[in-house]
Amino acid sequence: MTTEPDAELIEQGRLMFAGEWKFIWASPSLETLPPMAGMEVAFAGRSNVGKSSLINALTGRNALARTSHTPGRTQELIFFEGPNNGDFRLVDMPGYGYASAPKAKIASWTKLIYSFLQGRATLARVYVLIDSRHGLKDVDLDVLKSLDRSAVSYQIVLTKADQVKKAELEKVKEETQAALRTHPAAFPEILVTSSRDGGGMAELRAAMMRLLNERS
Ligand SMILES: Nc1nc2c(ncn2[C@@H]2O[C@H](COP(=O)(O)OP(=O)(O)O)[C@@H](O)[C@H]2O)c(=O)[nH]1
Ligand SMILES: [Mg+2]
Repeated sequence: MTTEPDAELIEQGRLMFAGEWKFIWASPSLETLPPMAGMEVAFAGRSNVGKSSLINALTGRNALARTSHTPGRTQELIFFEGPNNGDFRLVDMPGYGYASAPKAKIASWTKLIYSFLQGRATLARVYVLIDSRHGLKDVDLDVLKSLDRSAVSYQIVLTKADQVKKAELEKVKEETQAALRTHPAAFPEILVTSSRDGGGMAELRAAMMRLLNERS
């Protein structure tokens, strides 16, 4: 498995994300999803893991996806569309696993997310974001198990890499890698990112361009 995306994909990714990205749709329920079109990639993860910040960093926009200090505020699937007539969309998923959420809310989140994951033919990959400071938590492992069952291709992205020392980052990466061995549906390579310093953005953009090229 190669970990270095080639220069051409990096450049394609740079161009794609230098283009205009816009918010197109927010959906609190499955009944109100936008019609399927193009290729979609979704960003999932615990509340506060950095989903919205990552979308902002990828697209070079400060406030495309609203970021929040209040965990669990976004309870909708938020769709962003790139240049080229909407060939390519990013989906900011509602965060899971915040302690203060009432049970009923967790249940409705779970239902929305899992139905979305199963019924979305345009969804090429789910990036599951994991905080570099914390590694995989039980709630993340539950989500990975569900993803295994839903036949959606998914990959782990470590976030906030700027917040941990290099040795610690290596450790969490190794531990995460080890945990993935029991999740054959997971893409084996882990991406390490920082929305703050831009680390890993070129690689993540390139990875998405590879998916896009494979589809078209
Ligand atoms: N240091 C650092 N902080 C980050 C990074 N990404 C997100 N954050 C912070 O983490 C908090 C939650 O981010 P947000 O994108 O709203 O998380 P979301 O709930 O998963 O969408 C915010 O205070 C962000 O500024 C990062 O790469 N580095
Ligand atoms: Mg968010």
